[in-house]
Amino acid sequence: ISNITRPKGYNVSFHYQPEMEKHHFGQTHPMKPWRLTLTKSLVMSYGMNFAMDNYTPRAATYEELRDFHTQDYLDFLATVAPEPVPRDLDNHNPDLKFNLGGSDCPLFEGLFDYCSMSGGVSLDAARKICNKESDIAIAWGGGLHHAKKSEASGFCYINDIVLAILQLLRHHPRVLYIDIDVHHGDGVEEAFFSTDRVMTCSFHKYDPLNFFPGTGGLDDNGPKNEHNPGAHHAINVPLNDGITDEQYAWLFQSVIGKIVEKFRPTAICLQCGADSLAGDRIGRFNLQVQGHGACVEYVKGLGLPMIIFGGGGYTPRNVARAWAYETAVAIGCQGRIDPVIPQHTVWREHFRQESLLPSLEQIVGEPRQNRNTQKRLQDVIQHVHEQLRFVNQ
Ligand code: ZLS
Ligand code: CA
Ligand code: ZN
Repeated sequence: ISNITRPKGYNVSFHYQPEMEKHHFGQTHPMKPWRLTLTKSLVMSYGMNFAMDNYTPRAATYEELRDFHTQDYLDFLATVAPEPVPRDLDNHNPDLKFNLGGSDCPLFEGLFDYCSMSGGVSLDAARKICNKESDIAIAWGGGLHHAKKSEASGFCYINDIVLAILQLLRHHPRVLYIDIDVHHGDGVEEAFFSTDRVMTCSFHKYDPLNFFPGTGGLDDNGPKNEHNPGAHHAINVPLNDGITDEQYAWLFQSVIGKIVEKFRPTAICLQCGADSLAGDRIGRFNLQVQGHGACVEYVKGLGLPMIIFGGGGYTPRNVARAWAYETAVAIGCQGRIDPVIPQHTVWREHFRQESLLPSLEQIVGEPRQNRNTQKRLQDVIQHVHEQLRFVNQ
């Protein structure tokens, strides 16, 4: 019996495809699709499913994927044979076609199904926003921001976010894309380089030589060539290791507040990659569930239709914690859920190793040293404000 009730005055929809979790990138690969199952069962154990409209979306069709991706890439992706033994060692094979089959983007059994399901989840979310059946649509199976129109990159093969934004643009004049994954949202940024109808803003760890993908410097604001209407519409917030909840919330609100004031989006897409949490296997930040979730709360408070996507996140229990908490934020019940993870779930088995009364909000992992000075963050905000002087809607 749950005390979670439907939000008053707006609708939240949850788009979930249970077949996605059955896919495996390989034993040692950091991307674990079963983190989606963990998230879903945590959401259900709190009874949050009763407060939302729940959908099991169909896979995206070949034609739908073609809205962004090229035919030769899709044909190859759809027909390439899986590798019997996924390679685990670094692979620098320059002959990889479309960057497929290396250690970051392995060829596994059912790859095309997995990709079209992720695309289907995000497209379904976008359609519910377009027809106004939903005000906040949740797509934890999406958020694969590195995929290019003709190339796989960084665990991403199909860019479900670009597909969803293209769908939103059929009904919305201006879409704001925000990306709090620890990596730069390069694929989405590049896809909309030449339009002023989409503004992208990524917060990420930036260290061109040592951290993937190496792009997204403060001065990278979109090509400024020949009257490109998309110039100044790519905003980047490069960060160092160890940023805390307090610094991140302050930065996020100053940057996004200013962007919304100048760009005046009519819909927002928020990529919530959970690899920006403390204790992530790949990430470098120090965010807690509250700090990560505060971004969702802030964006929700703007009162615009929005899609919430997943993305990275490589410590599965923490991913599930953050995304379950953020589902609660979307519904507006985050203050009413028990901080102790419910007893009766299969899910709790996973947390027994942590403590007898595992907490939803207390994530596992050692804090990292904070290498972000207040002065540097101030400079970042200053630069963003300068960029936005060029933007007038
Ligand atoms: O944003 O850093 C790289 C590229 C390499 C170093 C790693 N080797 C394996 C390949 C060449 C330069 N790639 C990153 C990609 C990060 C993608 C993030 C996706 C997202 O969160 C959205 C979903 C990277 N970082 C860490 C690894 N790859 C990585 C770590 C551990 C392993 C195991 C499996 C494979 C090889 C050993 C692997 C990759
Ligand atoms: Ca990011
Ligand atoms: Zn990431």
